[in-house]
Amino acid sequence: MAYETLLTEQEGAVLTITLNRPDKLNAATDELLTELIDAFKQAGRDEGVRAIILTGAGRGFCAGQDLASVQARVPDERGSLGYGDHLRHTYNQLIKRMRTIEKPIVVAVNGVAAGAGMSLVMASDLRLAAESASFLQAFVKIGLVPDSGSTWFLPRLIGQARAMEMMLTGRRISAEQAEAWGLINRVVPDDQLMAEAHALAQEMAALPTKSIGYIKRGVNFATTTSLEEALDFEADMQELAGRTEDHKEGVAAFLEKRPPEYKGR
Ligand code: LHQ
Repeated sequence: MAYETLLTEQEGAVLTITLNRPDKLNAATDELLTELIDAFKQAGRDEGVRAIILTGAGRGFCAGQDLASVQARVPDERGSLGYGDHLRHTYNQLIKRMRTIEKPIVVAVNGVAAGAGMSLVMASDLRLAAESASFLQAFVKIGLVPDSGSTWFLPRLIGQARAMEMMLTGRRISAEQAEAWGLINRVVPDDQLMAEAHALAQEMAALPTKSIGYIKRGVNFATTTSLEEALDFEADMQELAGRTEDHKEGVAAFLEKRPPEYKGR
């Protein structure tokens, strides 16, 4: 599929996906969402991709739903703009795909992340942000509620008090604040963001990809379940990880006192 609203570039085993509507701070249209879902689907299938960087073109990361396309919607006879179905068919699919793709997603937040744009950040696995980046739960400012996983991710990441403050006020926080609150892993100088993201993604791409996939599965499961069930699930994942070539290579390399060479199998 040729993309109109995304740029993709592969360097070694690292795929970079860039949201590319810079004039609108990469606000998400239906086209962008469809393309992004497709890009993650292809990346999931491609054995040559072992880590993904998600970033935005220009001065914004993603300003959430494109509000111009929202305004063009015509209510039906019950006054519905079809938001429920829209979410179920687009954002919800995208967020689930990001959480279930068995490869690490490094997000490089290059500017403002608002509304569902902030959900994209939270659905990623490792989060770097430029000093000039910022974050806001913009929804309440336009009479909506946090969606695309924001109500699920945000209290888990920064705690309920801070999450409620962000959601109820819609106030913008800086990258520095986001780091202090544990929303992101690290703030880096603007001009070093992409180099740092590439270094981290390359490190990830050289690791046993299957392990990373099982770790994601385990964390997804553990966050929603009891310790007892999580212990059981960990044992299931370890059973699978123990069967991989990369695991055998890791043990052999350790015992032979040499660096391992992981193949993602
Ligand atoms: C935009 C947008 C935008 C279009 C900036 N759309 N053009 C799901 C399903 C169903 C329904 C609705 O929602 C959802 C999920 C959601 O994500 S709801 C939340 C939607 N997002 C927002 O409410 C954020 C709206 N944007 C803003 O508040 C500001 O633009 C932020 C704080 C992000 C950035 O402010 P500034 O740095 O001052 O930039 P700006 O406002 O000047 O924007 C630059 C341009 O981008 C401007 O266009 P223009 O042609 O005038 O230069 C904006 O109109 C455009 N833009 N966000 N979401």
